[in-house]
Amino acid sequence: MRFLTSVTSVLALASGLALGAPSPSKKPKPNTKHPKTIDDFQALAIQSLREAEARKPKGEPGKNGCTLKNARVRRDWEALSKPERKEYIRAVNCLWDLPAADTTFSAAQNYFDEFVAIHINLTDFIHGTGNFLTWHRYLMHLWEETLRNDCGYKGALPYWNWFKYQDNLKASPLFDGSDTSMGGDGEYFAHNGSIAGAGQVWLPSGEGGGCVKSGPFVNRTINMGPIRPAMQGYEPVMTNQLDYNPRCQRRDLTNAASAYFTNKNLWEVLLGPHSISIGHFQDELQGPYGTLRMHGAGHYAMGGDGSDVFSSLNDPAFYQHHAMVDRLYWIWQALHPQIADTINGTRTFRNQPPSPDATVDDPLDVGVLGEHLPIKSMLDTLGNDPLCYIYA
Ligand SMILES: *[C@@H]1O[C@H](CO)[C@@H](O)[C@H](O)[C@H]1NC(C)=O
Ligand SMILES: *[C@@H]1O[C@H](CO)[C@@H](O)[C@H](O)[C@H]1NC(C)=O
Ligand SMILES: *[C@@H]1O[C@H](CO)[C@@H](O)[C@H](O)[C@H]1NC(C)=O
Ligand SMILES: *[C@@H]1O[C@H](CO)[C@@H](O)[C@H](O)[C@H]1NC(C)=O
Ligand SMILES: [Cu+2]
Repeated sequence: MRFLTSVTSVLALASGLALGAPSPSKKPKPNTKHPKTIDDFQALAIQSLREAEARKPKGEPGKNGCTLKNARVRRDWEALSKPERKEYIRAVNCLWDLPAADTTFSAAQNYFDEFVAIHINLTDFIHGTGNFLTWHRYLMHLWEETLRNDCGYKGALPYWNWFKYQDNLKASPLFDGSDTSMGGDGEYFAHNGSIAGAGQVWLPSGEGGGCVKSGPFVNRTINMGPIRPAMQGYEPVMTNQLDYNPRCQRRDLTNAASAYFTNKNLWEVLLGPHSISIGHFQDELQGPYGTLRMHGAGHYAMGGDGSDVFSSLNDPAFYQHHAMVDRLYWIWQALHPQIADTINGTRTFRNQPPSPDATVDDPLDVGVLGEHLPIKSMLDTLGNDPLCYIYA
């Protein structure tokens, strides 16, 4: 009897592993002594932030009133209930139906497009720069605030947990094509993969590449780009970056790209050799010239429009992807408190053309989306100036 019981539980465990989807209750206890997985690092980050809060004089409120207790909590898309996911989707659709915030970019047909346009216009000054992490952190904040203030969304920005479903993106709740996903794969489009890492890394095609064929946004039109899509056979057609080019949104879910989401790569940037300075961290996250690393991997994993450094915001999953980029930045900051508020890099893409070093007083240009706050206001997610959030 005893024997049978143990065999049964071993089988149950084995089948759980085979399905690759253990229920949350079966999650192993996080190992904060020797962190390996994203869950370990998450627990370590919270532990570190708790310790920092406890070091403050007794009774002193959090900075500007923001504490770990009252901070907004950004969660894994999969951890949201289906009604919560639908609420987020409803708000994104609402943004898509609102008029553009102004008329500077004539191709922008709606508020969703306004975000795309601002990012296209500034691409050379917000990637491979000293403001890459803080600029995108601010964009995520503005997106979250706009969904809440203009579309009645009550939740926080959800993130794409890179470290699950890497070998089968189509099965992930984010990309399974259901009405609680960000849409599924694109229609089949014959092509020879995509080129990442400044032309140095070739990724084989997935099974899509054409218009996204399922999910809540199938009938949406995107209006700008592509400018530098990575997918073979998908070419830019306009003469100016901000020209009007209405079309469907394309995707090619590429497991060969999500395969870069490994515990080894995670450890490298959070505690390993690439964690020792903000320069090392951000350069490794974005990838040294001619290589592919985790930030790029998410873009190439979406493929199609999501793989265009200029206009990847056309894929609505862009925001869950960059929330995860920001989550890694947040964990890195929590684990390296002495250097958490440092920045590194110049004001131009890989310093081309050469430009001065960025400083924490540099304003973050977000066009009409918000006030042009300085970089330093984005360094502390618990600073309440204006950020007050954590990840869970
Ligand atoms: C696909 O592209 C790669 C990289 O450019 C190239 O090496 C390969 O020969 C191409 N394959 C075909 C069938 O064209
Ligand atoms: C997309 O349009 C088709 C045809 O009008 C319609 O049947 C379908 O319900 C629409 N889907 C969504 C998600 O709006
Ligand atoms: C940025 O980091 C690199 C190496 O990590 C270093 O050589 C450079 O001096 C740093 N620049 C600034 C402005 O801190
Ligand atoms: C567009 O980008 C330029 C920098 O190239 C910037 O000066 C300008 O303010 C941006 N326009 C808008 C409306 O964001
Ligand atoms: Cu970007």
